[in-house]
Formats: sequence, structure tokens, C-alpha cells
Amino acid sequence: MHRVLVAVFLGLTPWLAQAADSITVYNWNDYIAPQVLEDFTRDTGIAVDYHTFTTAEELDKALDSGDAIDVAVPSHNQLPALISAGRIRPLDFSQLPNSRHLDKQLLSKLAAVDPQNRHAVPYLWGAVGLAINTPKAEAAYGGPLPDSWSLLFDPQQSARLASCGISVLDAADEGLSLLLNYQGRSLARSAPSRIQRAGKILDALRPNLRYVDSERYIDDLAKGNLCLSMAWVGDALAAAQAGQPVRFVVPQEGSVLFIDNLVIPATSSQPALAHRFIDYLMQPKVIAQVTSETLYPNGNADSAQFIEAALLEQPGLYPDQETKRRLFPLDVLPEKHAEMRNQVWQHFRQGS
Ligand code: N2P
Repeated sequence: MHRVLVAVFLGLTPWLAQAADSITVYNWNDYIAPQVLEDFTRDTGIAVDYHTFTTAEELDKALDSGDAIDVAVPSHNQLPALISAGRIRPLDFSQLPNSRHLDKQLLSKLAAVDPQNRHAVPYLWGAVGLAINTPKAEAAYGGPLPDSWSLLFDPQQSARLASCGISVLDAADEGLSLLLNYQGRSLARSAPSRIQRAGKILDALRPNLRYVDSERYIDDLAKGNLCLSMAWVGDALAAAQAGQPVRFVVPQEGSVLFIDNLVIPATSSQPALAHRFIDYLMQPKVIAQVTSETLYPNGNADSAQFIEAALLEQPGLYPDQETKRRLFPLDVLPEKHAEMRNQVWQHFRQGS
């Protein structure tokens, strides 16, 4: 009897201990394969309290709030400020054996914003571009469309498309970088007065837009309710996958790239479990599943063999050489310009 009880206890204790384990994760909307979270919990016994955000500012606010967050997914251009404010902690690579699969080229790009790659490992990345519902947009425009950001930023052109529905991402760095790039300038090198003038141009476009939102457009594009969106690649490809005649275009003037990263905030109360989660996601097969479902490229050099060939060859998912030449990583805005950016964007997104 005694022996049986001991056996039961031995069997139960690890289960009880595991059941109590839980981590809090903050990720972008529509940016995971839900099955992966379930598999992680099944394989490790660690429950995931999963939260999503739709803007970089929302994540910054959550990280400033002091709430315990174990894993978060900031974009590369957010990293310098997070590191210097002590908001994220250095990773312990001895707990991340799967980091050997990471793409070295991507890591060297990231080292520009996270010296020696100490705080962050790449998760998914991608381009910003225009998602165009060609038949709808051509009908409203009255003919073939230029392969240009002018469709959005030239008020006369966007006025022609307003009736079939235009949306813009609620992403200040992306929006302002793209407008300034279209004007032959750069956000990082723009003085606050120039950023303010860019804001006036955006305000003038506002009546042509249905909304400024990074979540609503996913559904609307997939249902054919919009004809032109400033889009993150996966969200645009999802609409095509849903059967809409939507293509993803990196216009001739070029566009921006983002690299989103797994980090452990300073407020994490479970850093060991956070490392396990990050390491889990770096398994080539697991991250391949995330790419297949979200339609965003990943930062793992060994995952391609687990991604369907048709998907890998899908134009737009992994940009070809010619497109790559037109893409540049989102700039890091000097702190002293951030306030003007926020002010200008706040005004624009509200449309008043
Ligand atoms: C997907 C979110 C993309 C994140 N909906 C861009 N940083």
C-alpha cells in the first residue's frame, strides 16, 4: 500500500508542479499559429497567458507599466530604446540551444540595434508594401495602376481610389518613413520641423482613407471591402489566400523592412520558462508552422525544408533579389524626434 502511494506521488508531483507553471506572452495580432501555443503547453506543461497588441506604442506602454511579462515581440527599431531604458534583459544563450538555427545574415543586421545580439533573437520579419485589389482598384482609378506609393501619397490619385476603400497601418515609423522616402528623404535624418510638415501632408490625405488601423484591414482585405492598403506582407498574402484578387506590391520607390524579435522583459518573473518558450519557437519545424500560417518569413536558416514549396515560391513571402534591393530596414528615430513623431501621428490617426 505504502509503495503504491509513493508511486502515485512520484507520478503526480511533476504533473502538479508543471500545471502551476505559466508565462505571459505579448505578441502582435495575427502573428502565431495557435496550434504552436497548444503544442508548447502539451510538450512542456507550461501554460501561456497570451496577449496581443496592434501597435508598437501599445507594446511600449505594456513594457513601461511594470506588469510582469515573460516574453514580448518588439520590432528591431524599438530595441535601442528598450535596451537603454533597461526594459529588456540579456538572454542566456546556454538556455537557447536552438539559436544555432538562426539566420546569420539577419543576426548581423540586428547587431546594429542590439550590439553582439545579446538581448533579442529574430522571430518573423517582412516588408511593408501596398496590398492592391486589382480589379476593384483599376475600376475606381479608371485604368492601369502605377507601381508607386503615389497611389496613396498623391492626394489626386488616392482621391480616385477613395470610393473602393483605402486603409493605412497604424504604424508611425512605417507611415512616416514611407512618406519621407517617397519624397526622397529619410525619417531618421529629418528635423522635427520636417516631420511636422510630413504630418500636414498625411492630414490632407486623411479624407481619402477609410481608417488607420493595423487589425481591421486584415478581415476587410480578405472580404474584398478595401482596394488599397498599406500592409505588412503576411496580412496582404492572407487576403490572396482567402481567394481575393489581392496582390502585394513593393513599389518602385522602395519600402521598409521590419524584423520582429523575441525578448525577455526586465519584469519577467519566470526567465527560465521564458527561455524555454523562445527556444521552442526556434525549432525549425515549429517556426516553419508559424510562417506557413501567418505568411511572414522567419529568421531561421533551417526551416525552409518544413515549408511547402508552393508557399516558399509564392511571390512576396520571401522577397526576390530584385525586390530586396528596394527594401531598407526601418530607421531608429533619435529620441529627441520621437515626441514630434508621436504628436503628428496621433493627430493623423484620429483624423481630426
Ligand atoms: C501581423 C503583425 C505584423 C507585425 N499582423 C509588424 N511588425
